[in-house]
Amino acid sequence: MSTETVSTRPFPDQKPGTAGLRKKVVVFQQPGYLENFLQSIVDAAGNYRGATLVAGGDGRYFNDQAIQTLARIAAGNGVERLIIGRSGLLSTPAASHLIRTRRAAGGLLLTASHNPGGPDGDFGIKVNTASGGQASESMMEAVYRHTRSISRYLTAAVGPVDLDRTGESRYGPLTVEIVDPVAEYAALMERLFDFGGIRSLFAGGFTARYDAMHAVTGPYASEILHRRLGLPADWILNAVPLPDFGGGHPDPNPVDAADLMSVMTGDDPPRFGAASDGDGDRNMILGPGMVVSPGDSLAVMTAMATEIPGYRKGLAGVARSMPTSRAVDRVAAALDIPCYETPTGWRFFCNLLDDGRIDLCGEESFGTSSSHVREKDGLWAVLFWLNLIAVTGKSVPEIIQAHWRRFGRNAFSREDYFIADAGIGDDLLARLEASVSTMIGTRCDGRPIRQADVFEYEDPVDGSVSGHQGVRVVFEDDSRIVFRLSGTGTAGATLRIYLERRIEDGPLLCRPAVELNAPLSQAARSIASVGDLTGLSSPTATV
Ligand code: G16
Repeated sequence: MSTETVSTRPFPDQKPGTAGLRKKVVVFQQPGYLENFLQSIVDAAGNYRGATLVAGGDGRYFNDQAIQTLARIAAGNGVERLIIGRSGLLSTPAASHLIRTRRAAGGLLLTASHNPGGPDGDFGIKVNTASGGQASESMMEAVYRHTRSISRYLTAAVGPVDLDRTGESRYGPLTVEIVDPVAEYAALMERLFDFGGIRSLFAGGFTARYDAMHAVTGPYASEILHRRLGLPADWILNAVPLPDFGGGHPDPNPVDAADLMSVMTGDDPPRFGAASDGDGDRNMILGPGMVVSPGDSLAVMTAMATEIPGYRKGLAGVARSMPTSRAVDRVAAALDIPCYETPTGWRFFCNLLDDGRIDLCGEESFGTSSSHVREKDGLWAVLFWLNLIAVTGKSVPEIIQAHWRRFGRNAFSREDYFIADAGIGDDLLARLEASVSTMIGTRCDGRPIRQADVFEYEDPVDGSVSGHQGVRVVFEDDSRIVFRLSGTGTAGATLRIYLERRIEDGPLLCRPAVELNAPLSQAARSIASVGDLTGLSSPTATV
């Protein structure tokens, strides 16, 4: 099989965001667009000649075609083995696990995560390295630089690869191995959690719903929650992966997981609810009529980790992304273990995990995970909570309220403003960054500002520095507002405003976070001149 060198011209818009490259499907469908980006990854990563790579996606529209292109570019660049999930499916955490167990040189995950799918939706690529984690900021910068000057890509006439038959096939020098996407991941979950205890919980009549949102976790939930743990099959909602996610937005939050929310807030709700996103790395945990804030989830997991078989020996440390509520900091202090504060983006946790400094980490954007993989992991979080319920005999609200009474509460909410003109978003943030030095000691809506800065992170493992990671404003009473622009959208700009207020035990303890944070919301609008600069009088979404 001969390799062909194809001349190409750069596309100017291949700058990766928070987690790889995300664009509208029609952008990816341009001739050469995907090939250019894949070739740039190969060239910037060094060399995949003779290597094994893992590939798969969340099943969204264009997944099948992109995998065929990926096989051709892999063969053209001398990759020896491609391990692909059957039907082109692999959840992001399962891919991370496969990369590690099969000692692959890396992985290419075809997903735009929680973004909508379909011909008018989004497509994307996450790039993972041999550790199983997402490529570093510097590597993705190198990929981007390469896309700006690329003049050729290498391809070979492979395929079409039969994605539906498990087993090995040879395409010239390239071996393609189609694997069951669930098996190894399910075995890992069985090693971490007390499956017998969770099975007894369901056998005893414990009611639950899991919403797969027509995305990649449907087959995983069917195998793990239904076949291995006994959850009735019809308690898994939207279990079949669809290229357009059934027209929905596969993001496990109270707004987009509407089917689950209506069950959990209806009459006689189940005792537990959960959802995951497009590629299976996000999670949302619910009790009857209540959503567990991701920051609280991380804090509870940290406080109770030793109840879970896989974490019995305790935690070396924990980490959270900067905008995530500081609830876990309190727990880490009580346990006397380090708590790291990183920029938004899972990749920043990976050095800490690889270095053995942390075992649990999480983000406000409904992501939590541990050292078992190098990605966030939706179903893992669901199993963690089910295991906690099985072992304590307590409900979700009982666990949360007991946690708040012991550690106090960091009431957290996030407001998103969608700004059609991305330049306005950039301008708003630049003005904020420029004004931080003059804010300290002043008052906003009568509240004294104790600290204001632009978050910069120095990685304690490799010393790399990441600047401009969001603006923090902290008040005398320790309330906090964080501003940053989303790095995962494919159009305009989304301003994210993160609000957090500390509540000690007392009558306010269980009030809704949005209500508790209403004064902070006003202060945030005024600090950033949101109305004047964007013309928006209220958030596009509040989560
Ligand atoms: C990605 C990253 C997450 C990050 C999130 C933030 O999530 O993997 O680590 O927290 O983006 O998104 P934004 O920049 O829009 O605030 P995912 O699930 O989309 O891969």
